[in-house]
Order: sequence, then C-alpha cells, then structure tokens
Amino acid sequence: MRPGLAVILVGDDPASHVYVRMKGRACEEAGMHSVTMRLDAATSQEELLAQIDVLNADPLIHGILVQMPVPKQIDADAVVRRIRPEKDVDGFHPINVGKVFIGERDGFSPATPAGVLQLLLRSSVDPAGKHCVILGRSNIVGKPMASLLVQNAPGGNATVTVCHSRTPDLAAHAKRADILIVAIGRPKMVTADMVKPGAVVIDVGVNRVDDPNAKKGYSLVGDVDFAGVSKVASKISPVPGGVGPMTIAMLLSNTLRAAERMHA
Ligand code: L34
Repeated sequence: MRPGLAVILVGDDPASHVYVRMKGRACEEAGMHSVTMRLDAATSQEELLAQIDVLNADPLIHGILVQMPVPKQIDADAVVRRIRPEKDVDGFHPINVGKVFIGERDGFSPATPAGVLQLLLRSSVDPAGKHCVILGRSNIVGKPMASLLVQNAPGGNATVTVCHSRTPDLAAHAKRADILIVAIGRPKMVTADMVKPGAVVIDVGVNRVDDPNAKKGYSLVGDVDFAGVSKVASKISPVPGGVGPMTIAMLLSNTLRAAERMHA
C-alpha cells in the first residue's frame, strides 16, 4: 500500500506555488503517491467542493489539503469542512481542531506547530515546566501551538502565554519566555532586546522582502532578527531551513498515519 496525498492549489500566489511544488517533491522522495491539482484563480466554490468530493471518495488518496490562502470568491471554512476529517492531514477541520484541543490522540495536529514541537524535542528542549510565549494567534499556528504545549502529554506541560496585536507591551511578555515562538508575519520584528539571555527561539515567519542583489529579486527573512537574537539565544531556528521544511515533513507524517489508519 502506498500512502497518497492530494494537494489542491487555487490561483497564482507565487509563494504557494513554491510550497506546493516542495510538498509534491517531498512525497515522491518518500515513495508516496502524490497528486497536485492546480486550479484557475477564477475557480468557483462549487467547482472546488466538487473536486474535494472526488478526492474524498478516491481510495488511493489518504490525505487532502487545499493550500491557503484561497481566492476571495471561495469560503475557506466551507472548503476545510468539506474534507473528510479522516483525510484532513492539515488538521484544519473543526473535528481535528477539537481533538487536538482536548488531547484526543487520533486527530491530526496541524503540520507547522507539530513541526515546531519536533524541532524542540529533537534538540533536547522539553517544554515541560517551561514558560513558552507564542507571538501570534492564528488558527494555523498560534492557537494550535498553544494547545499542544499546554497538553498534559509528552511535548506539553508548559506554561503558555499567547500574545497578539492587542497585547499591551508585547516585548515585556517576550522577554519572560524560556521558549519564544514567533508567528506574526512581520520581517525581523523580534530583536535582541526582546529576548531573555539563554532562551530558545523558534521563528515561524517566512517573509519575502525585496532584495535587488538577489537573483530572484527577493530574499527570505523570518520574523526574528537572526543576526542580533542569535547572540542572546541559546538555540534559534533559521529561516529558510527551519520550521518550513519541518512543516512539510509533518505533513508527510500525517499522510502516512492517515493511510495506516484507513487500511487498519
Ligand atoms: N493548507 N496552507 C495549508 N497548509 C499548510 O501547511 C500551509 N502552509 C503555510 C501556508 N499555507 C498553507 C505551508 O505549507 C506555510 N507553509 C509553508 C511550507 C513550507 C515552507 C514555508 C511555508 C518552506 O519549506 N519554506 C522554505 C523556503 C521556501 C522558499 O524558498 O520560499 C524554508 O526553508 O523555510
């Protein structure tokens, strides 16, 4: 049996095309069956839902994901709810969100926060008993990250603070973190003065900034000022080459689990 992943990409977002290509390639390298559907930017909601129904019923496909963001004529929530929860390897369906929140182990954790947790654990950083501060409260990163870290389970047992755009004095919270996880989407927002000496810093941001000296015309920077913060942090994840590749690895891991479960 070969685990199969279907990735649907709607429209022409350049970064999404890069990520989707990387996901397809990672599947092939791992010997998984990979299907990538590239749909026109003008695709209607009905057409997209009909595609999902086909994949939901396809026995060769164990995981389905629709790359975000989707064009504005499409209701992302409705799309996510249409995917069978057993095939929702992104962990975005409310059933999986709820399972992760209550600590039910048969749900799918979203790939980015699951990847952050693996980065920590495989670097011998156990969140248990630590103060983790998360900057950002998105449904894809900040909220599920908090729910994994606070869980009474391996990789959890942390004390968690979640900061966002309405948090007064975000820097003061950041500075109290043993483990600082940054997912805000603003280039180099976290500077050395916001980090406790010896803290572990995980940078989830992948921002394209104009760079006339770069071949592609842009370069990739995280939400953390790596040069400055690496002088005070004990461990820090780079961008590129940090959380991004972990996201893809965890997506494959979820797909394998989905396949094993469907054939159990
Ligand atoms: N449905 N939409 C859905 N699932 C996801 O899990 C994602 N995400 C986020 C955007 N939309 C999604 C991703 O796949 C972000 N994301 C993602 C995945 C991989 C990388 C970055 C973001 C990655 O591998 N980045 C490389 C650099 C790639 C480049 O050259 O641009 C890195 O080393 O960080």
